[in-house]
Amino acid sequence: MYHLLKGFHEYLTRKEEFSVIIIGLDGAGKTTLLEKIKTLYNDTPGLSPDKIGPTVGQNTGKITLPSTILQFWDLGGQRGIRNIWPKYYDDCHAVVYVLDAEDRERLGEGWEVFDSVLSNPQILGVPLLLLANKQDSPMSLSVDEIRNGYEDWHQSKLESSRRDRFSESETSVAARRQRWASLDVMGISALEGN
Ligand SMILES: Nc1nc2c(ncn2[C@@H]2O[C@H](COP(=O)(O)OP(=O)(O)OP(=O)(O)O)[C@@H](O)[C@H]2O)c(=O)[nH]1
Ligand SMILES: [Mg+2]
Repeated sequence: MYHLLKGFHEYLTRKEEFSVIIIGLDGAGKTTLLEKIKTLYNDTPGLSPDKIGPTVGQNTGKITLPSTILQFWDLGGQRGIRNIWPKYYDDCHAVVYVLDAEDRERLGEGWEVFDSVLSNPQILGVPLLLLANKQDSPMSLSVDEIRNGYEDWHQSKLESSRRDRFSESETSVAARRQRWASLDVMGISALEGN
């Protein structure tokens, strides 16, 4: 009887665990974000920003919320190691794409990579969140500017591929449009924890 009740109690109080991957270009602030999340939600603080170097491979972190456990996978964003991201796609429950909203020079590269994530069939049904990081900097683009920036970038990409007679199928353009329209974009400062 005890074991039955114990099992029942464990079943009722069980927390669901979700895997969240954090991706984006190198230097976007993914590890700073993960370490800040650890500091805000765990008893043991995460690394301070001055102790964080470029990620080669992955960093992990787990937090326990009232009804959920979130397991984060922060993946290195350097060009040569981005090809490890898809290995995590099949098992993730959510994707967070971090964009450096301050780095205007690399926005085009950021959009190119984001666009391939947005349209990747492996994660088409997985919730995706776009974070415009470094909002503490006065140089940062706002959420609205980021939204418009991607739309302009995408429009000009479509036009140039039409010019090169290399057009994407209508279905895939429509799928991407739909995903983008329902996408959450949030302005954050990983450094300050806002
Ligand atoms: N101003 C400002 N700087 C930030 C913020 N978040 C991160 N940084 C800085 O951006 C730089 C890169 O941060 P990382 O967290 O190492 O970036 P990453 O995305 O993990 O980079 P990779 O591991 O190479 O993929 C560091 O100098 C951080 O201090 C932020 O919110 N505001
Ligand atoms: Mg990192």
